[in-house]
Amino acid sequence: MSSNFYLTTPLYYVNGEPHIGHAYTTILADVLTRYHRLFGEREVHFLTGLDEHGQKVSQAAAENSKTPQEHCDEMAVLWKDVWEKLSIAYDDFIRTTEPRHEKVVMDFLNRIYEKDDVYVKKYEGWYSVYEERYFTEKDLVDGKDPISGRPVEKREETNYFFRMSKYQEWLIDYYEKNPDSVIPKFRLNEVKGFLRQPLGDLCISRPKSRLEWGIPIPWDDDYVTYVWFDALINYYSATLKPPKGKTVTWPADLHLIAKDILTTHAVYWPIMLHAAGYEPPKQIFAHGWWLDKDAAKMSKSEGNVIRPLDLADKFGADTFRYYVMREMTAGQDANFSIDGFVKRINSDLANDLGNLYSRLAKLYHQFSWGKYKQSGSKQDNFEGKLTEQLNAVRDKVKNEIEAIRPHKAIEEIMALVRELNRYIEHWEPWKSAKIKPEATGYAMLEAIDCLDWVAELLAPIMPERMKLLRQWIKNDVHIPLKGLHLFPRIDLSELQIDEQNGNDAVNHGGSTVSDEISIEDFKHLDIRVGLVIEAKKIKGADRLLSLKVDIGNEVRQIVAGIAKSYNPEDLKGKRVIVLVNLKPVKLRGALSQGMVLAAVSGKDIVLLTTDGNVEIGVEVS
Ligand code: ME8
Repeated sequence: MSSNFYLTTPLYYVNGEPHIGHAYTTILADVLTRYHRLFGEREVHFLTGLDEHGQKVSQAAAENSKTPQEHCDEMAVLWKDVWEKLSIAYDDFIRTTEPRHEKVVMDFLNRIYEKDDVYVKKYEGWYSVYEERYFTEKDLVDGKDPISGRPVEKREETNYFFRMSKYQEWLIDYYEKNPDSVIPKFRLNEVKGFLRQPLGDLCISRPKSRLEWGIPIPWDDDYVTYVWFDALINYYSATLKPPKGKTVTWPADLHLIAKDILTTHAVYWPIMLHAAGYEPPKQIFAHGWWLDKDAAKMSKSEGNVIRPLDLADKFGADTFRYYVMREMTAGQDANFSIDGFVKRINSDLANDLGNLYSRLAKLYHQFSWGKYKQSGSKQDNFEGKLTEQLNAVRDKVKNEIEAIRPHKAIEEIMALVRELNRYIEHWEPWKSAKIKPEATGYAMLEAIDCLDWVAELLAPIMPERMKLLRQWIKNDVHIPLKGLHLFPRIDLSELQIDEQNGNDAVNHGGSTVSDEISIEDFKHLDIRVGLVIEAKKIKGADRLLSLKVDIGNEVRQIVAGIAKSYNPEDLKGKRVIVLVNLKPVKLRGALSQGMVLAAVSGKDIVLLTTDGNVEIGVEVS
């Protein structure tokens, strides 16, 4: 009997910063952890971490003129920082360069070597640096890596191979007997389909002459371990030396991954474990991808691109967590769009939940309902079945979480929120408090109790804000939260300011380089030298300035998000660079006919200008 519920995320490559995809899996793990704790049958242990070896990481380090270890150390700080910003409360964070892991990988290798499950062979194949693996000629699609679509190179090497094929029948049989070990079900079918083809053996080494950045092969100094063989073992090695005060035992209850790494997890990993004499993981859940394609195009043409993690910085981790959990049907792909984000947050959080709270809080104080709290007399106005109904919602949420359907769990809770709003509308307490104050008081205290249930059930998704809300409820005098707004409405036009320093929204695969454009694409941009003839603040928008800019043949009004870096009086007479053929938009009610270009570094914004005098209206090319 395992001591606790042990769940993991993949170990992410440190060749780039986290994007929405990494954030999604990690938030999902955190949300499941918090729900399991809430429903509390067993202790929970949540592991995440970083995959630091291999060619990809070594290349990223070289590009940054760092040693691989320096690069990894810096990236580890960055990743942990992002997880902290997103309120990720992991129990353990493992890095594959830690001695506690490296030692276990070498032991693992020795075990399978001693069993004669490893042999040496000269091999020729097509190697994808991106996927860190070889493909056969017939695997390639249009001569490229069939998974990432990136180039491959022909390589010939002598390497060590793990006899994976020897265990193919065992694995097929295992999946027949354990049909829930890969979910959703259609993913298990994909795995079974894959296992209908003969399974090759797995190349588990890399010659040091080509790649030094890896865990040494214990019996041969000339080789390091293939990065996947090293990384997968983390899930096991982390159980041997957990952080102080934590306990965890193998096997893992749940590996969370996306569909891109299904084969490595559902085929290589159980076979590796079985060969080494360990149990396979109990369950693997493979979710879909956040797609950028359509959303990114739409955003670009609208000019509203933004980094997803910027949303968390700007609107708080909780709203971002809510959005990704509610928007993705776990298992399927989902499209990210800024419009979708704003709509979702405004309708569910600002309208439904935020209003429920602010109405109750306002009326509670207006009518001093606190005085009914002590009397002990309780009525059940909620159609006579309040507790039953709340328990039913709680059970449904528990079931949905066990089936890894957080979006459904959220739907159940939000349905209750809408019902509470209807209940209040039905009572019209702002009127009835004057006619039948006591009955209204009791009914509304009951609504506040229900809100507490809601807050408890939503806390795993939005830990920070629900904590505040529950503090308000638990507090005897119900001191109002600052500003009474739990979830302020998001104004899309505020967001459009950031479009100008935004980046492509979603980036599967961790590349940080933008798509290339041709010179023809560039020629579509009409950029000219302009002269600022007037600049003033915009009422109610503390980051915006409204500029009048002479662009040679006309004067344009341009709204720019530069008020934090420039005083209006310093701008008059300044030469600026203007994108002239940008579709006009209204920002905070003011028409903006173009965009002034600026260099943006964090919060600092520096306007671009000309190096010497040129005529106003001259084209920039
Ligand atoms: O594969 N949508 O690391 P990785 C949803 N180091 N999830 C996404 C995503 C997207 N667009 N992009 C990435 C590796 N992910 C290996 C794993 S494990 C022993 C080694 C998430 O940095 C998702 O969880 O490429 C996916 O499986 C993982 O990041 C891949 O992260």
